[in-house]
Amino acid sequence: MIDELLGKADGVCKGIGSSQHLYRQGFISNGPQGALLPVGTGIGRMVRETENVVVSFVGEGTLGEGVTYEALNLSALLKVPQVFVCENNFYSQSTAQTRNTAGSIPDRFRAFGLKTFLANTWDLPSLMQTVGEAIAHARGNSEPVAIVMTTYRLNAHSKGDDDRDAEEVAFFRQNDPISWISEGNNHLAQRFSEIDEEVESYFDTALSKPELPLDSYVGDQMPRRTSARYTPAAGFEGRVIERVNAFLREEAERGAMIIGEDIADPYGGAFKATKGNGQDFPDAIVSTPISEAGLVGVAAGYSLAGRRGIAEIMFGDFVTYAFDQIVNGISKYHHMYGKQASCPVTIRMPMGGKRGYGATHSQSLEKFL
Ligand SMILES: Cc1ncc(C[n+]2csc(CCOP(=O)(O)OP(=O)(O)O)c2C)c(N)n1
Ligand SMILES: [Mg+2]
Repeated sequence: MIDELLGKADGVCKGIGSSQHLYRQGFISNGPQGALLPVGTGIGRMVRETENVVVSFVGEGTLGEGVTYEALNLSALLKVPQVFVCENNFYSQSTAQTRNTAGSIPDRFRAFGLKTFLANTWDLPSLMQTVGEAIAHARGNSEPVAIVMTTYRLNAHSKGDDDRDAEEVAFFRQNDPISWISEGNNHLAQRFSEIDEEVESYFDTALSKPELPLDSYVGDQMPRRTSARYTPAAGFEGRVIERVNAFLREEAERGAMIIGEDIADPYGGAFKATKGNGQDFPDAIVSTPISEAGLVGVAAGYSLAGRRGIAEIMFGDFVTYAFDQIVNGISKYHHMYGKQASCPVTIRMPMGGKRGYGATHSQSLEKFL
């Protein structure tokens, strides 16, 4: 796995998948939130014939995605031994759970008839027992169960993006089992530092390992050796994102609603397109749960009602979740309703590679639009 993280040919996915896209011996991970839940249900249909169960991990922020509920329903109806582990760490990227998730988390699972267990990552004996019971129930009854697991994330979500209260983080760091172990004065602490050293020295050797020769890998694909030349527009100063930010500020001033994931201040969006604007126009900048289909639909409704709705898709790759709204709605409201309706919605999204985001965060899907 370390080789994979470093993009080396010896990695579990030859260094192609990297941190978000891992596949090995019954383990599968992917970038788009929630998308693997129904896939887990499908795998579970097969393992039903064995003693195995499927365990699907999902963050509490992903409860914003509709596909989550489709998977819960399907899994219950198909009687699949699938253990849904919902890790509630109180945050979805930069957005606190209180602003992301309405109602009760355990009740979401109970609504589909799942036996729902509660656990946390601080009371370890109880955690072990609860997980054991949950798996036994799924296996014994061939039906899905849920474990709602309270936990906390100690580090930044991604590349150093952390706006959480420092005292809060320090509190959880101090009370984290890994801190108990590493700072203790016993055989576990000793073993911990041995493992730490082992990892450090592995990194030193792994860094010089070869990457997969790309030519051998892309031989069956379209030619990749193209170059894009960027010609700045006349009179254009500064970075593109600064122009986008200024444009969105003007639109907010004019009464537009700008809606998207993690776009409120202080974070201001994954690529900072709204940074600073939320403070001045708090009602205009609406941070949402992870719900691309939903948030694009909301922007469309706002536009149909006569105001300007601007939706931001955090990574252009996830516009696929909103395609129904775009293809079967937004693109044809005008003509479908005999030119009586107009839906001047703007959907903005960054697309493209070169930032090291991997297979599900670096595509150029413009042609579908
Ligand atoms: C469909 C989709 N939309 C947006 C993202 C970008 N994104 C990656 S992680 C994340 C927050 C996830 O929060 P949560 O589900 O609570 O999981 P946690 O990281 O807290 O465990 C977001 C919005 C994504 N990967 N997939
Ligand atoms: Mg979370």
